[in-house]
Amino acid sequence: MNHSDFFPLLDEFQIEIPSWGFADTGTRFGKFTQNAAASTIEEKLEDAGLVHRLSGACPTVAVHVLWDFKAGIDPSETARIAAQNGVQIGSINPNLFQDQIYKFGSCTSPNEAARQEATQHVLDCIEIGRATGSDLLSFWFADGTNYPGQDDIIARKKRMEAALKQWHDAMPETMTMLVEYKPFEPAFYHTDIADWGMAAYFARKAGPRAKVLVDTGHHLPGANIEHIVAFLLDEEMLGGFHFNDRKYADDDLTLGSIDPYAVFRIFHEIRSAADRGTDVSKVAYMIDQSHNLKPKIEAMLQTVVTAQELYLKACLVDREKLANFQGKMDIVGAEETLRKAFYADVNPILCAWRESKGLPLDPLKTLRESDEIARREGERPQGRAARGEVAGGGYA
Ligand code: PSV
Ligand code: MN
Repeated sequence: MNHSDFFPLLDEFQIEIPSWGFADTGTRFGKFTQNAAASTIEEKLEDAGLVHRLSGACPTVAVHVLWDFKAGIDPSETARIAAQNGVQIGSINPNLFQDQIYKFGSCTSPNEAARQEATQHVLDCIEIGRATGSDLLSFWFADGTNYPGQDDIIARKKRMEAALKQWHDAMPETMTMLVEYKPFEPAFYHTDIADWGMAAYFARKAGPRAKVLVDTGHHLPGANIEHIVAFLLDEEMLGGFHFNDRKYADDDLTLGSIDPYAVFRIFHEIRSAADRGTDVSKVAYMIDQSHNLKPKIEAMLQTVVTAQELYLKACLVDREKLANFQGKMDIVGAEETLRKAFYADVNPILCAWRESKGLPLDPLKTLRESDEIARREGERPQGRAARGEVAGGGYA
């Protein structure tokens, strides 16, 4: 095959980047700030625009409503600023976990006022989606309990079902609801949507435009994520991904930094499903990482390039040969077919694609040689000071 045969696959492989990945974040033990970190939606969109300009792969930006939309700001203005930076607003992420009223949950809370607040917030998010031209409403719930007996698990299940159905029906026809799951944290005894089976169940109950979102960091150790992905694809229930890597729990590390073969195997299942005739065009590839220590724009670009490399490797798998080996029950032949693609050097294909698009051949090198970061390090602390925010200590 020629390099250019892979160009349409790379064109289709667009990855959404999260606004929160450009901002200062920390752990519960502390937050280390960076001078170049973005602290307004304008700065986040500027950074996302830069990553898209350098990679050619990130035309949309996920937003987190309470972190990105201040009261009184017209969301269409935010969409306009995104466009100025060459990107669009992507998935809308309601925030149903931060306010005090959500102490015992949002839509599953026994407190009716919390449930009402959650519904109002989601309806506002749907309006933000309309105003920004977004067609993805992406839910993650911190809802759960910390102790046995704290609340009635089935009563909570029924509340979740009712809420998702109501919200699904409030969405415009063009909007898709994504339902994310997570086994624990912040809830430490039970989480109301703890795994992919529960997410698929709730999504099916909600309606035809609800699908499952697989966050690669949201599994207990040893989970076979590609199996989950293959299963959901075959059931037409896979809505999208939040990509990140992990060593222990939801560590939010750079994709592929710990286990690139696992990411390759996920992409391989997607390409296998596509070859089998499953429509994979609507699967939303999104990054969900917060870079505590790494410089944020560099980390995001590193992630996007890694995702492209691993995706391309999965595209290289000779699936006819693989099927042959599988039919003959030749385990070693089959496994070697995967390994051959995984260890292939895809850089020449990626470079040819970048050249055809007028993109930098080595996006990370281009970024590091530019003055983009230094300029932000100089300007952003002044902006924060002018807004009366605590100036970041930073590494600069
Ligand atoms: C929660 O751990 C999560 O994965 C959800 O997707 C949130 O929206 C995101 O991280 C940011 O906190
Ligand atoms: Mn996530």
